[in-house]
Amino acid sequence: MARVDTSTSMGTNLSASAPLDESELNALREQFPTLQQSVHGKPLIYFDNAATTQKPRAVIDALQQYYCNDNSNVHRGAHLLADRATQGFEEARIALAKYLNAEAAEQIIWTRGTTESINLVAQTWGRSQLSKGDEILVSAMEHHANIVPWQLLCEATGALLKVIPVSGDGELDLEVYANLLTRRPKLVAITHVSNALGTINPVKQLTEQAHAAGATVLIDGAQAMPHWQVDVQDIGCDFYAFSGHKMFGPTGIGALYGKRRLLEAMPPWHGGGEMIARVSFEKTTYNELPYKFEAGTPHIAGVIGLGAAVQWLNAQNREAFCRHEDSLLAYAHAQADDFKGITRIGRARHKAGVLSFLLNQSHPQDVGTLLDQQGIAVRTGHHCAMPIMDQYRIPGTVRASFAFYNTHQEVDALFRALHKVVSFL
Ligand code: C6P
Repeated sequence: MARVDTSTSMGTNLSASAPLDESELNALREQFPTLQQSVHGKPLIYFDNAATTQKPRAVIDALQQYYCNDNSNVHRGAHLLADRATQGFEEARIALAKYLNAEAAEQIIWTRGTTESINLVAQTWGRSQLSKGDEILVSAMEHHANIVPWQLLCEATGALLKVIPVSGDGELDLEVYANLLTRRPKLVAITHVSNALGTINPVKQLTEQAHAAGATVLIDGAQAMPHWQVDVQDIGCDFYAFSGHKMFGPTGIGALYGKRRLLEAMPPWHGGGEMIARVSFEKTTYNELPYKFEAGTPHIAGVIGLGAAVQWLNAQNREAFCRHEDSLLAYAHAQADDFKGITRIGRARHKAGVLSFLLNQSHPQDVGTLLDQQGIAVRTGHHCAMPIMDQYRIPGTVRASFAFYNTHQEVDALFRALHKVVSFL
């Protein structure tokens, strides 16, 4: 894949011309029904992709196909519909495993998303492996989903949470990281891409260093998966957590990739149907991977929809998408830097898909509301990353986040709209 985790491709030195030509972009956009609408009487410009991405028709059709034709529970029915549902469900797991270059499909555990994947690791691996005084390293740019589960674990076990600092530009302080590793932490849990700043962290390098210090590594992949094809074996991480809805699939479904040896050693988390081999009042034994961690009826439609998203992504020219997104980001950065009154938050050398900024002294929410009235959807606020906002001493930012279906014209429209906002506020 074009983009590696050390982020060789970077926006700032690319030209503003789109690697996808206009007809390719139009054809691409036509596959996304949500993008074909007006809001407040203006054509929708959707720049809230880091919150959730839009879904291509192929995903919507797969959901409809499942509910109209195959709706059934999985792994337990003695009938054709159950067979079809089970087949679709397990094929999606295989497709996702291949997509991530996981060693085996059993290493993909279905969850509700990144948040649940991280909690699963904290509550199973964490509770069984950590004790008083053990250290967990996270970075200052983490989403709350990669902070709070570890805080809960620390409360339960007496383990200690340590923080890798982030520079004013939004980059990890690698010197302090190396120092923190000399204390031999048990876990390094770090985001691949920051949702608030757009920073791409060098996760392969971070993982190698952590492993050399004897730590287990979890990567929060929520914001990387929408942008390029992640290779978990290349990164070498022990766990990789992500959400379907941020990679053009349905909400309510995501996954945890884990190394087999760790998953096998971990105790189950939720108890119930499916996760057992045999139940008696004297002794219950647990199912094999991945079912040990999938208690109860799963989100079957979500899994099938995510499988369709993976298939759809496999059929696209992802390298062209990466170049297009880099070009969009560079174009947006250049316009932001020329715009009097904009302060960009997050100026890391390697970034993906996020323009986070403040406009003069305006409250981000006011800016967001005025952009919405002009048909432009952005997110405002702390982006569930309060610690990094505290570090910058700001309550939040305005965040425009890009996907491959966005256009340079839409970026132009954003800055035209911001000029109107300035005149209004
Ligand atoms: N960030 C955003 O607008 P869930 O909610 O489980 O699908 O994903 C949580 C999560 C974890 N890590 C990172 C880096 C994330 O960006 C997110 C979700 C959204 O930035 C919603 S808060």
